[in-house]
Amino acid sequence: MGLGMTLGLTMVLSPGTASPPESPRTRPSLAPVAATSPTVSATILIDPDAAQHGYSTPEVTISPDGTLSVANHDAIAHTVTSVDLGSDGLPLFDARVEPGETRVVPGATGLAAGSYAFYCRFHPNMRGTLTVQGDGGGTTPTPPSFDQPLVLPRTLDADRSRLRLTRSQVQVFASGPPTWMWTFDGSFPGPTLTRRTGQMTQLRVVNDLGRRGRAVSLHLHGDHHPARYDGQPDSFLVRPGMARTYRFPLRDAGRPIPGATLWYHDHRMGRTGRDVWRGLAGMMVVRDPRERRLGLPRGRYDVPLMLSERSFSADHTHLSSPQGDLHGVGPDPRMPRRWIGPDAPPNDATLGDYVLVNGRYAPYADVDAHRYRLRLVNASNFSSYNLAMSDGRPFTQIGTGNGLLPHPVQRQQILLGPAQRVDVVVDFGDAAGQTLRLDSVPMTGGQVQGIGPRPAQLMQFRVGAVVPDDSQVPADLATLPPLHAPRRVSATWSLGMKGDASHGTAWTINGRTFDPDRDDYVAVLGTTETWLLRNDTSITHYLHLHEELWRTVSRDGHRPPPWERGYEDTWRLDPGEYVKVVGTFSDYTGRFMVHCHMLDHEDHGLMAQFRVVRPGSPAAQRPSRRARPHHTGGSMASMPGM
Ligand SMILES: [Cu+2]
Repeated sequence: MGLGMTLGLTMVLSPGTASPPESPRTRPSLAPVAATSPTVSATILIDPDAAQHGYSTPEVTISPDGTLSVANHDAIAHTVTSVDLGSDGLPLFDARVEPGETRVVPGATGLAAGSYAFYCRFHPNMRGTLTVQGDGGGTTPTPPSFDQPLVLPRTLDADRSRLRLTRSQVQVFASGPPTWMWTFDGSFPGPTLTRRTGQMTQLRVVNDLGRRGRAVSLHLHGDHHPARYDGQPDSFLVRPGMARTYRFPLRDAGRPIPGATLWYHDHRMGRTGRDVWRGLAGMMVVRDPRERRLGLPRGRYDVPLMLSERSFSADHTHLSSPQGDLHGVGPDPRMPRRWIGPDAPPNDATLGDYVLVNGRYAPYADVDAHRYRLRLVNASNFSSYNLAMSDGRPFTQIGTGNGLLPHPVQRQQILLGPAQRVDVVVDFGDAAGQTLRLDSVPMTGGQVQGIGPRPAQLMQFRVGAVVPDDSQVPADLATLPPLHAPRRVSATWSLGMKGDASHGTAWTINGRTFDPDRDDYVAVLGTTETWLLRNDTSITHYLHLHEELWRTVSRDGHRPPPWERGYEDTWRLDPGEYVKVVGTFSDYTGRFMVHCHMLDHEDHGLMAQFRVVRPGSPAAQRPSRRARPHHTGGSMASMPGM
């Protein structure tokens, strides 16, 4: 755990923690009270910069009849949310507290004696423990019961496929009514596109969302394709009642792209978060015949798993609104430059009450005692997960979402942020008859300074009999070209925030909010460039670069960790972090995006675009082709490279 936990462990209870117990001596002596314990209440204090430092009073104690309150003296919203769940699958206690507000945490009174971990949903690195005194009864936690099977989306593997956007009912919970969602072809996630690399893939996207639907835009995340098929946020849209055919060659510079785990989703300007929340997301597995000789688990032992989270109306028939009362400010109401409201930056975070796996809440999978290749996709709007197996068995990471790593990496835990994917092998060979769980757990031993992972129990693996297993994970997986990154940084993308709560706030890149009519950078086709991504804000972001096969050159001036040495498209950037990446602009001219993949951030300004032009074209000569931060951090720019 980071700084927050260190502070938490050394912190003594402050005077504000417990309100003075009602001493029996001061009570009117109307009745004998000797047998009754005094009521103990407590207040969780949140001081400025809590997202970095954690709760000021992370350890609190109440009596079963006591009241738990939370006081927020920070400038941004926080929550106090129990890790343990009630019988409805919702946290036992949960309160969102606005800046300057003090409120009671519902659900904390009447709990059975014991200790209850809590965290902030917006900043799960903020953690604490509530102790309920005594030995009496009360409400006890109800872990998920894992009573519905995992569902694999149907696959589409033809040269030409059709994806019809419809409002459909999706069964998310094991029982009860289905939920109305926006879907690709009637399911959430949409069908899994399964194609061999190098095969031209045509996708006819038909917008049948109806009169109350909107124009959408399909982005195949992590792929390399012409600009007109990139899911442009404000052009080449698929309007209601209309259709558009996207063409994905699955080639780069004439060669088939590496086998990969991609995903597709809406990318409409200002509405991506809402449209993805409604259900517009699906996966794609790009198969690579060159992987065959490796002997990795395949066929039914190769399973794509999409993680997402959603909240629902009480009867589960509808999704709850992804975010609260928020309105835009700016010259163009269609395209605001700042936002006002309780969910304006930096409080914009669409979180779900329930974490879903392939669109189902708490599913189980019957598996053989055999190796499995799991392709995990985090399609959540905001949350990151720190993946771990419940019995501590390691994952063997073989790839990122964009292809195999040079060598496998054993990992006990894998932190996976929004839009990131990880390709792992889990060996159930020694677990016949056991029931294991895939969890998201708090970070241990890592240096997470920013937003931590959300704790949750994700799904169960019920391991059956041992079956013959001739799969393997060889020591050498992929040969990537030597990393020839130019020493000179051509473009710097610096993440920031501007404005104030009364006039509106916005996320920025290099000091500006997104403008679809502005090219923030011009790159020349055929060149290779080193770019610097850096986070000048006080919370974590996940920056996504479209289009090219990007690789990590260095992280904070050091060689990247072994799992960041393949191709990548989305980087975690904790506050103050900087990452150098390298890519070659091959094949296609036109506009492509740079943006945060925490979708509220993307929708609220944190997006820019670069244009790729032909060598010698006038745009290639203009000084405006430089991307630079507004406030030049000279020290950052001269950090030693790798
Ligand atoms: Cu962000």
